[in-house]
Amino acid sequence: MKRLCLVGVFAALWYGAPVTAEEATAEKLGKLIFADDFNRQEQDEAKEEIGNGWGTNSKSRAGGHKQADLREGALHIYIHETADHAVSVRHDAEFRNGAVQLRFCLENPQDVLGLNFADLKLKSVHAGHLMKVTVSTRAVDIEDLKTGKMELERWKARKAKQPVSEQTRKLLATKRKRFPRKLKVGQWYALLVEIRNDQVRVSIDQAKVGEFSAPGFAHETKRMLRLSVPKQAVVDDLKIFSNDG
Ligand SMILES: [Ca+2]
Ligand SMILES: [Ca+2]
Repeated sequence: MKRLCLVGVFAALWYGAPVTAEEATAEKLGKLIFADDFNRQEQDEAKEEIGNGWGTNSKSRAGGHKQADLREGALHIYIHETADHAVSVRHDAEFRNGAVQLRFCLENPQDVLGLNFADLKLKSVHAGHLMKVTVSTRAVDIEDLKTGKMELERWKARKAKQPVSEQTRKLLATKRKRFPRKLKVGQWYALLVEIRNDQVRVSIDQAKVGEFSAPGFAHETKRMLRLSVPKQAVVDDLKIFSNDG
């Protein structure tokens, strides 16, 4: 089943409301360090031209095929059939404590949107992976990657397909938590991810879905946000806040 994520009336309400709950919340989130409403178009529709400082892994992992499209004022991310890795749409964002707020829509029951926080200068993990919040139509997952499965030696062992010890299995189970939350396909939701010291809290439509603590969340420099999309997802009105003042 596929349901298109329509804008229309909802967008008018979103922009027309005087003081929305989102705006009231935003004041508490800290200093706005990045915002994108994706209300623009590519100069060349055949090319991937998100602009505003965004980059993707389409060249390195999908033979340069387009995997991100500006359409009807939103960012549509979709994996190309030749890709050998989930689509990664990245933007610099430096903070220790902070928040990411966005609207998203999943068009298929299997679709997933991941918010990956990275520090490429951190060499004790694979590819800078610090932590990840994953939203599917069934649940939200919060995971510490820095002291979990992306820790370099652990990642190398997994890559080499070495057997995982019971001790490691138990340790990894303490690094992630799943919170059931059913979502409808074709419907827009407001997502808020707040990071405060070793705690990550996720809310959908202003209601808390889950909260989880792990040492990796307290990493002093999140330097980059990567939207990780294994299939498809639509994103709009993305804001990043730093709360380090
Ligand atoms: Ca377009
Ligand atoms: Ca928009």
